[in-house]
Amino acid sequence: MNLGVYMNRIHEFMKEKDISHYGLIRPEIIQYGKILLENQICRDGYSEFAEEDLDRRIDAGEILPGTCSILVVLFPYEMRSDVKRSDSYGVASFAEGLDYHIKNSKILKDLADSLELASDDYRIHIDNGPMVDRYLAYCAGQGWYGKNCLLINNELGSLFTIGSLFMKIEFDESDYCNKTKMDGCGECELCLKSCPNGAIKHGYRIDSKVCLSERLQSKKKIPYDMREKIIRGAYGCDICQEVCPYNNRKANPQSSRMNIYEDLKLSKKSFIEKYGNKAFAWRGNSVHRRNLLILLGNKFSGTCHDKPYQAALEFAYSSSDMLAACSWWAMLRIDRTRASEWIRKRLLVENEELRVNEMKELISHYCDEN
Ligand code: B12
Ligand code: SF4
Ligand code: SF4
Repeated sequence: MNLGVYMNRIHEFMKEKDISHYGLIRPEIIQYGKILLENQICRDGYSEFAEEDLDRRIDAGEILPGTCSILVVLFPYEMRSDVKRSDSYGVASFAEGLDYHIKNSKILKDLADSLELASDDYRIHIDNGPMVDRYLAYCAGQGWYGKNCLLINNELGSLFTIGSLFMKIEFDESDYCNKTKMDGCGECELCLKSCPNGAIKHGYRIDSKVCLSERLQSKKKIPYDMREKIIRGAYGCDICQEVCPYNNRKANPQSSRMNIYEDLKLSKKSFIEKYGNKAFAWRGNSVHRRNLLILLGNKFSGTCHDKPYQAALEFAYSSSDMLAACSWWAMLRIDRTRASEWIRKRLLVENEELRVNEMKELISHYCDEN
């Protein structure tokens, strides 16, 4: 195929799929991102979900040896979630609908087929490897870094995920992006001020240890004061995007309504059957249940209602330390008197050190001052 034809095919394909934002880069350009990464990794708060080997992060050969071109595509979220819920719950907008890894990989695979690329001549990267997706999109002229750390596009805001097609083919020189976009935050600091945990320290940098999105995915223990701030959803956090003036897309009233009580009862197998094709399923049923117990404790905090209390109590003897500890916490949040009696009785017979310590810590944090 002649070089110019490839780009025309890409334009036609994107038009058909109604995709308006994409750009082409050469792999060498991403090397310049190393200095930005070094600047971030040497500070406290680098994410446990981000690749630590920085050389792997800027080497396109890690994805596809012999890469000549990378097409970077912005995929708008399927919907923007509405967050007002009672005993139902939701997840952050990017995790609504069909898993964006599955959905957008299929689109990029179809594109590769329409370019007649052999299977060894391309690779797809969507949030599933060492590359720095935002930096790829930045180099491809698709947006600028907001103070909330997200890549922002003047038309789409930040409500999109990023996917890239690594290819061994060369394009016409004029097809490659040679211009990046300028910062559009100006004096605005809305995201800094609205983050519930102050995770966006001075802008352009997140302290992942205190970012709710990170904590809801991590298996590490969530400190009690941070747990109390988890009131909106069981996965991800949209706050620093919702307040951003560039995100003026309306919330979708059709966004998922999942039932806490039903979902707490799901076995590992039924969780996968029900949610296996959703982005939030990747951390598994235990982490999801842990997050639901936290939501339950917060939604019914101080109500002394029996239904949520019993739902939390179901996990009080769980073989998982994480779930058992979280159920005691939720019970305490819902009905402090009843739960502290339960915990104090349990302390008389419990002999696992880890559990004893957790119960004592809960009692001292939530009950001793009274
Ligand atoms: C680890 C990770 C997380 C972690 C850490 C987030 C973070 N800020 O690093 C956690 C779990 C917290 C997270 C949360 C979210 N994530 Co995330 N995450 C990733 C992942 C896997 C790696 C990100 C990374 O490399 N972080 C490391 C540090 C070094 O990045 P950084 O702090 O942003 O550093 C950059 C800035 O410092 C910038 N910079 C600083 N100064 C300057 C100056 C100049 C001049 C320039 C050019 C740049 C610059 O350059 C650095 C390099 O990019 C990427 C996928 C991927 N493989 O890239 C998705 C990704 C970043 N996440 C994404 C999404 C959607 C989210 C959430 C919105 C999900 C949600 N609703 O909860 C939140 C948003 C949180 C936030 N405000 O950042 C999208 C972002 C899309 C977009 N529009 O930007 C990505 C790209 C996934 C994808 N392929 O679509 N995420
Ligand atoms: S995702 Fe939530 S917790 Fe994380 S930085 Fe944004 S507002 Fe703060
Ligand atoms: S809320 Fe304001 S400061 Fe934060 S990313 Fe958006 S424009 Fe920038």
